[in-house]
Amino acid sequence: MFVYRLVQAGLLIPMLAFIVNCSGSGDTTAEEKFQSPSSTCGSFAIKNKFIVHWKNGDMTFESAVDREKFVNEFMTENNEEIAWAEHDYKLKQFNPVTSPIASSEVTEFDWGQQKIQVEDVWARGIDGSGVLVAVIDSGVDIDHPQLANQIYRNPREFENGIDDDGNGLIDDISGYDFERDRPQVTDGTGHGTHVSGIVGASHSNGNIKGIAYGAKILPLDFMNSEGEGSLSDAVSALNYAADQGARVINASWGGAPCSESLGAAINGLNQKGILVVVASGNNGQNLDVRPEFPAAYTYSNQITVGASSPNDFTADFSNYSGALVDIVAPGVSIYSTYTFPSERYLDGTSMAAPFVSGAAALLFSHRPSATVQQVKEALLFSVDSGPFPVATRGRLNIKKAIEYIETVVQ
Ligand SMILES: [Ca+2]
Ligand SMILES: [Ca+2]
Repeated sequence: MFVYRLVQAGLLIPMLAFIVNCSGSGDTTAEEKFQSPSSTCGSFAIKNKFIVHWKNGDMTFESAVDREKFVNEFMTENNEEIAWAEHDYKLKQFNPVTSPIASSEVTEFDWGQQKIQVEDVWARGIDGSGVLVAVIDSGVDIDHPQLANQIYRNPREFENGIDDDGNGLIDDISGYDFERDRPQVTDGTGHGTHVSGIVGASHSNGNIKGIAYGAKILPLDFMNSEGEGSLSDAVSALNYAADQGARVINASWGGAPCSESLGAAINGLNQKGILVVVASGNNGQNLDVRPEFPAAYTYSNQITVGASSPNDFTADFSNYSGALVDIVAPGVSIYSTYTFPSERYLDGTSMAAPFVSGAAALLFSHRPSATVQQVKEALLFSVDSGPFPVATRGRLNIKKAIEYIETVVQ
């Protein structure tokens, strides 16, 4: 099924362009243009869904009964225009984990907010106003008392059964559910609601203190009630976020050991000035040894985030890497909004990433003309150093990041 719409031209990473050039002679067969999954990727492939990269730079999503039919019929018919194709792949939310030792360090429910010194930023009136943060996840409980007023509203779309803004989606007023292909966003697992509260819960109507409580949240659902989704729906959500004007995208998911299509989509967002914040994953592994994506990508508009504890140790479940993980942020016993009950503690790198997404929103809000590179630098160059096995060796400090960006952007 055609899901959202084409990825715009120019998104392909150089490696893909190389493949395009190589296939330009016209003598490459459809079979040769199909990139079969490696042995580690095979179990993640969705057997009847495919991602097509066209020579003009577009990316589309197609269905067929199986690989053989797809190659012999669709790809052969369109062979002249196709650069290459691959299976669609499964992605998953990073399921919450528990870390009893790290949790025992917790004394206050908002320890994370205190640790990154965000109260000092709020006291200066910096709250994320004017910034749109897309939460691409399991959905969001958009009626939650602390989130209802934080949700983005598409000004070009109305509840009337018509695609008013002509983007291919009917009544996409407050986000979209790409998994079920409908405008009503719900949250089947609670994961996206927890992430959203960390990014930007209102400071009224409850206990949660969202980092960027003046920002708007764009809820984009691409997961089923098991917390699983497809790469094609994730890419559709990424591109939708860009079209709506998001400056920050939170991606607390991954787990795929493969696929270049997701990388092409994230890299393409760099040209649109969008920062993508990615959780490092909860396997307690070195990503250098066992790379997973998107965490292990190194695009200049991406920040990969591990989880830290109240006493500034790396959480035992957090994936790490001195090259591929950039920073750590609070990710142990994080209290946030939830579906049922309406508030709860969760542990995971999924909780650490939205601290950074919220912090990025504060920076963009304070300096709207800042580039993605300047915001990324501000976040990474102002960390509090600690025993963290990540590239900066540091934990997020938004107070210092705000001071940093003031020296770089007037
Ligand atoms: Ca629409
Ligand atoms: Ca409409």
